Order: sequence, then C-alpha cells, then structure tokens
Amino acid sequence: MIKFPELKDAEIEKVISTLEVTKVEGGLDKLVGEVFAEFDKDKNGVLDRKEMRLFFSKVFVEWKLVFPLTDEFIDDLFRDIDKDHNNKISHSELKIYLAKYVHHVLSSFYKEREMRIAKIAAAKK
Ligand SMILES: [Ca+2]
Ligand SMILES: [Ca+2]
Repeated sequence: MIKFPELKDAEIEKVISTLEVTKVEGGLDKLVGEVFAEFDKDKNGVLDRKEMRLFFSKVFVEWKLVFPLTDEFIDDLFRDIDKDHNNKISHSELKIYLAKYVHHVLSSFYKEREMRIAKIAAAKK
C-alpha cells in the first residue's frame, strides 16, 4: 500500500528514478546482486526468512510502501517468492519476483504522477 497523499512530488520522483534503474539492460541483475551482497548475511547464496525480512523492511521504506511486517505477512511473501518451496530464496527466484513487483509499484507511481500533473494543468485553466 502506498500513502500517496503523504508524499511530496520530490519523493515520488525519487522512488521513480530508483525503480527505473531496473528497466535498463542488466539493471535488475544488478539490483538482485546488491540485495544478496547486503542481506545474505551468512553468505550461503540464498535468502532465508530473516534475511528477506531485513531486505523488505529496508526497501519498503525506500520505495514508500506501507505494510505491516508481521510474521504472517512475511510468511505469505516468502511463499510467494519461494517458487520451488525449498524454504530458501535464490537469485533467480528473487529476480522473477522483483521484476513483477517493481513493475507493479512503478505503475502506481506513474499513475500518481500523471494525476498530479493533470491537477496542476486543470488548476491553471
Ligand atoms: Ca543466507
Ligand atoms: Ca527456493
């Protein structure tokens, strides 16, 4: 969930430019690489629940998403990402998920930006 009324234009632009990095060639791989470098704490090449929770608690703040990081929420999210159900999140599982998720978040931000621009244009008339 995104609380758009609480966000300034500049914050919206910042999230958009952060997320658009994933749209350039190799951008998503780079992001996934950075996630593993920072959050795969025990360096075993996969993310467990605890590591994934740390990652999401950071990006939700960065991407201005508001979710309760309850155990239940994290479990659901984990199950969603862990496609082969081995209780570990691999590079490719995270990549597949983030491709979809970032696209979804970006669309919401684009929509909000368009609405704000339309509002300014309407006010000028
Ligand atoms: Ca790990
Ligand atoms: Ca897995």
